[in-house]
Order: sequence, then C-alpha cells, then structure tokens
Amino acid sequence: MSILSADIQSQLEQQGIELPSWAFGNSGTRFRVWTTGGTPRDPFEKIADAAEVNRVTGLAPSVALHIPWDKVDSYDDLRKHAEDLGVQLGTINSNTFQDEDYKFGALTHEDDRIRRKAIDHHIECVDVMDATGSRDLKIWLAEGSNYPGQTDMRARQDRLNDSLREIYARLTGEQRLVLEYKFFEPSFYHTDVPDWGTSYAQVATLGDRAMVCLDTGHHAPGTNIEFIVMQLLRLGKLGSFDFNSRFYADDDLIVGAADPFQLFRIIVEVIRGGGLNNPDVAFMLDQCHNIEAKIPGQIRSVLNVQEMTARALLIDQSALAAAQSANDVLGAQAVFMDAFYTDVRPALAEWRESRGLPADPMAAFAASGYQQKIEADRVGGVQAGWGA
Ligand code: PSV
Ligand code: MN
Repeated sequence: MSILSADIQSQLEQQGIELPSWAFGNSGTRFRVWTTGGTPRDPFEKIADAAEVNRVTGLAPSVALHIPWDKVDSYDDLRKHAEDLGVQLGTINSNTFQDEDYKFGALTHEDDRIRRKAIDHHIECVDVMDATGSRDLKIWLAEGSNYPGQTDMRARQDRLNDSLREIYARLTGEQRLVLEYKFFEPSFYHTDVPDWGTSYAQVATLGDRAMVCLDTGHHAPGTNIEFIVMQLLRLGKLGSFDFNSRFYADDDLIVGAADPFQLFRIIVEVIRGGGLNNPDVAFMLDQCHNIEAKIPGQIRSVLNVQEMTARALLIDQSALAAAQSANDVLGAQAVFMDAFYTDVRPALAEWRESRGLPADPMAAFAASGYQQKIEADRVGGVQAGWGA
C-alpha cells in the first residue's frame, strides 16, 4: 500500500503549476547572459518547450507571458498553438522596467505623460488577456529611489493608487489584478511596493478581484514567509505565488533547491489556509536557468513543488492539533518533522506510473530526444533572452 492515501493522491492529481515563458529563454546576471543550444527564438517555441514539461509531469498546464517580451502578431494563433500542445496561456505580466522613460518611475511617475504611458501599457496587457483568455494581470513595479530625500514617497503612493484604480477599472468578468511586492532592486533605498502590507493596502482599495502576489525571493533574509502566506490567506488576498529559491537575494534559483524546508513550511500554510488547488491562489514559477539546462530545470522545479506538497499532506493533522492544544512543544514539532523527513519519491514514482506518466520525468525527458531535436532545428534567428 502506498504511503500516499487516496485523498492525498486526489489532491496531488489536481495540482497545476504555471510556468514562466522567460524561463526557457537565455538568462544570466548583470555580468553576463549565457546562451544555450536550442533556446527558443520566439513565444511559439517557448510554449513548445513548456508543453514538454507538462507532457512528462502532468503538472504544468499553463504558461505565463511577459509583455512586451512575448508580443506576437496573433494571440489567437499563440493560444491555438498552446492548446494544440495541451497547455493554456496563463498570467500576463506587465513590464515597466526596460523603457528609458521609466527611469524615475512608471505608475508612480510625477510626469503625467509618463504615468499615462505606463497605465496604457497595462491596458494593452488587458487587451492581450482578452485575446489569450488569461485571467490574471500581474504587476511588478521596478520603482523607488536610491537616496534619502530623493523623492516624495507619500505622493508616489497616492499616484500609484490612482494608476491602479484606472487599470483595475479596465478589467472585465473574471479578470484579476495581482500586485507583486519586492523590498529592493533595482532601487536600493526605497521601493514603492516593498512588502505585503503595502501591496495589501493598495489592492484593498481596488476591489475583490485585486490580490497580492507573493514572490518567495522578494523578502529580507530570515523573513518568516509562511507567516505572510497564512496572513494573506486569512485575509482572502493571496492571489498568486511566484515560486523560486535563493541563497542571498532575488536569485531566482530552482524552487526548493536552496531551502526545501522553507518550501515545505510554505505549503503547510497553504494547505492550512485552504489555498491548495484553490483556483483563487495561482501557483507559478518565476525562475531563470542561467547555467543549467532550461527544460529539465523546469521539470525539476515542478517536481520539487509536488514532492513538498506530498510531504505537507502527510502531516498527521489530528496528532498535530492534539499536541498543539496540549502545549506539547516537542510533540508538535516531532509530528511536523516526521512528515518533512518522509521520502515520498518512490511513492510518487509509482503513482505517476499508475496514471500513465513516466515514473522519472527527468529521465523520460532526457530519453525523448527533444533537446537534440531543438538543437538541430533551431538554427538561425535570435535566441530569446532576458529582455526579449
Ligand atoms: C521581479 O524581480 C520579478 O520577480 C517580477 O515577477 C518580474 O516580472 C520577473 O521577476 C521578471 O523576471
Ligand atoms: Mn516575480
């Protein structure tokens, strides 16, 4: 008998993790962007690669796009291409961090012309959502200042709110806005949306379809991220995750690689707060594969999330509740750690096979010949990279 009960298996079966299109392009640091053979030259090829991740894992049914990096002439064609490959187009990410006009701000800018341009860019993103059938507009703002006294932080919050109201008013039907926070970079003194509290304060003024996006790499070292997860779920405002892992800053490494226990703790709170397989809480990756192979990097990532989800689901909740209410500190901790230390990999492999999926998706991809094929086929053109 599997250590994964029928209930756990059914929860795992429903899990879906959205992949970022940019993970399939070349990336690097500010020192160097590395190239890799077979890297996609356009969004169609990025989606084909993402579909491979879904084919071998059954875990990645949608792909997030970044505008303008993933601009195409026909979103209908892109949508059809995705659907033919068994995936959907997901969240649309706006981009106000690579245009000369935005050096001193976009949605917070003092100059009405620039602020108008930034609002219009977001409205264009909603037009894209209409065409792709995407539900979520994700906004991350690279705005802030580098020196104390440089700018009026208070006035910028007010302008941000005006801008967001206008963007939110453009949404229709089920469409949502998710506002991502980050405490530093590219600004180093202040950031206009540095923390979950600011994101919450902004989206709370907009309406029910405005939520917070939590990127796991966007906190100061030592931050108790699972507490934030708990609080946002409690407030009904956790709209999405950008999963990745890091040792130092916003490293965008493979989720669960730097700190598997942190991923476990986050998923425990997701489950506790009713956020697992809840359509209101989107699980996405936001990663870059600077030096490792990209498609296997994404396969590893979704498997890491699945593995930690399985472990978190193994917590003996009644034993935990009993220990907690008896203030049995060590007992509660033992129940928690028992689940974390359970090796679920053999059970997951068996379960995958029972569903017609490869027991070892990494090996299945390696044996498929797909990588060799794209390296041979994708000659000429310009490889997509961070910034295109
Ligand atoms: C910013 O660091 C961020 O996390 C935002 O989600 C951007 O859209 C993404 O990274 C770009 O890689
Ligand atoms: Mn992010």
